[in-house]
Amino acid sequence: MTIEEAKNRATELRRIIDINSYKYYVEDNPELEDWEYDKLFRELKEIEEQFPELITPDSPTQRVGGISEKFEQVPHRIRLYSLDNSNNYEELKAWYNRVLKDVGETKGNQLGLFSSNYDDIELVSELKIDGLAISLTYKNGRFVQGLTRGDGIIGEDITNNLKTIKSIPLKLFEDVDIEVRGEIYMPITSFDKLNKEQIEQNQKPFANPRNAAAGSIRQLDPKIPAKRDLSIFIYTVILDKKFNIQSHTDAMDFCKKLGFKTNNYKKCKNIQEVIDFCEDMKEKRKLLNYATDGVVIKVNSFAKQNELGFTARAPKWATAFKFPPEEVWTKLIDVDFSVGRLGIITPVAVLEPVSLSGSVVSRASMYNFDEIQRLDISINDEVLIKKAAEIIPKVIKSRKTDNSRDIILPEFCPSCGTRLIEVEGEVAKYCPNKKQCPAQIKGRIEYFASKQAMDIDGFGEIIVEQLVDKNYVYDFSDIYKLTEAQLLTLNLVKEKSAKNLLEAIENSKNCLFSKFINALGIKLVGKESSDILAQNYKDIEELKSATYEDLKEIAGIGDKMAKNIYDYFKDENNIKIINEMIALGLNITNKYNKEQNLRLKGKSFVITGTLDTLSREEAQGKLKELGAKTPNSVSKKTDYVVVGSSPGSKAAKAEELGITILTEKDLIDILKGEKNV
Ligand code: 1X8
Repeated sequence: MTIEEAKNRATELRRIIDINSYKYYVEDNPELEDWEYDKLFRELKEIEEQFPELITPDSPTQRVGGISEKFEQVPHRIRLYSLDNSNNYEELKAWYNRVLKDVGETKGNQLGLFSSNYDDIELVSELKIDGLAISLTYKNGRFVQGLTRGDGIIGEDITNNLKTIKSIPLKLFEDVDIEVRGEIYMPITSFDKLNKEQIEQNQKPFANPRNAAAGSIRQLDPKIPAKRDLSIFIYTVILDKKFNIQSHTDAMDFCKKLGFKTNNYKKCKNIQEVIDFCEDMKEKRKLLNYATDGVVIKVNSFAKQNELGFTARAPKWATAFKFPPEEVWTKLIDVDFSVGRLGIITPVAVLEPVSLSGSVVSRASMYNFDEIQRLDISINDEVLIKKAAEIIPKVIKSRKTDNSRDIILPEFCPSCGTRLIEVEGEVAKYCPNKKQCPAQIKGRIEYFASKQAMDIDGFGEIIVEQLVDKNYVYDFSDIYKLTEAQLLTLNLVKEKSAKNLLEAIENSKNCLFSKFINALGIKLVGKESSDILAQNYKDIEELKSATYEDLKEIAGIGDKMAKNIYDYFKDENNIKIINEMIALGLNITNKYNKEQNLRLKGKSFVITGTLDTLSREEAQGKLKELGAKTPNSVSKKTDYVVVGSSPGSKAAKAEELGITILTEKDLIDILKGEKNV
């Protein structure tokens, strides 16, 4: 075979393989027998082995790439938003009424000015897939980059792993530049099979298909996701105006035409049709081979979507109706009292095991003492438990039996024996022995090591419990002083796992600033607030010296939280531990500090008055994404004041202080990068 002949044959083979791959993985309607497909695939592989110069990046043979060292953090070109939820039909109707108020045409209709098949605004209902959001970029019809959602602003480059998913086209049916977004999921049958294998191989099974999909797609070696059965549904597309597509459903049809796997949608002419769809799906979804957790409802027209716009975190033109959590009756055998990392005592229901939403439940939360009294719960009662996806099951109702007996509430801490206290204004009971209560020490360490914090793999409850009991670990910094000899004294820890633990501890030294802040476990400061702090402070030094006034000016940081943060960094012991960790090699990077992403770093913008094209929260969100600070009041430190219509006293104050005044147009140009400041 000459190279010319080989090239022609390879092109032909790729075309046939791509079409059949599409029929198999996207349409679920194969035309070739498996052996026929395999034969063509082998032929292509042989040609490419003989003439490696003919290999193209979008060849179906290129679905498994090399191992990366770590995933690169890449800013999204356009932010991925969350969805606001509607937990019941009342909330759904309230959302619809807000939409009608903003962009409805009812008035016009009454005057007979509009004729349409829709009562007013055309809506679209689609199933909400319980998977992982990703974005895919195509240039000239070729798949070039795939990112995880991340925090919506910055994602991780998982292109090689996504290439292993057969329902993601490497080459589209048209040579367009396009970015699409969708949800990666693992079919339920594949999840069951994978978990069976995990158990056979003495590996921990995954809690649900979502975790299995996440655990598979975030592996550095693409051979692992390649072995797992993952699929995708595309549900959003970022379109260039030149395509002249005016609605979400047209965009979905266009995606389908390009070769993407999209799910069915239902056009609805009013909110009642949406509710009927949700009711219908509540049962039908149980027959599907993928996990869903609700229905996404969107305003179909792009023009109306634009008019409605976004809040700081989500589009106003869409909402997610959440399927109601499943419920089941069982028996309350006993009540345990657990002590959290902040000393709060929580009653935990010990249950006769029952199956609920796909997993066996034997413990459930009861929140606090008042809740036990309010629900009149006794031991040996029959209790109704309820579980929403990803949330710990909780007891919501109780009925008496002949054997019911009162629950005795503790007066002393079940971990350290200290008398419990009540704090005014809070329902919880606390153990005040912050420094020495073993349960609190363990809770803090466990939280520090958890996935959303320092992410020390394998450093779970069983390990932490022993490390604290043996006095090897008391402060966070002790973790970084652990030796192999110490780890080998623990139950269930052999040489291999000791090495793995030490490696995980070492790896955790390179950490993100936001996760580090979260790891400290400051009261009220969780993942989201930690993110906000990392966006507003360059590094730990800057955060340490933040004043209470600075902190409480930040949108999203309340007064109480600001006080807790301020107090935390005033405590010399806390500072000592942080410094010690840094001396032991902790290397904290702030992803929000990437220069490319932060054109407005160090600048402070105050917005006053009403803006026409975006809400104040949106404007603040966008400025913050670019590194700017957006306090709510004008001071000498303010660099710019953006003045909308009907401005308040802030505009006058800005003038008085000689601060540069910007119009809304200036702001938009700055955000677009068309005007420099
Ligand atoms: C998330 C999801 C969306 C859709 C389906 N499943 C999801 N998990 C859909 O639009 N059909 S939209 C979305 C988001 O915007 N965060």
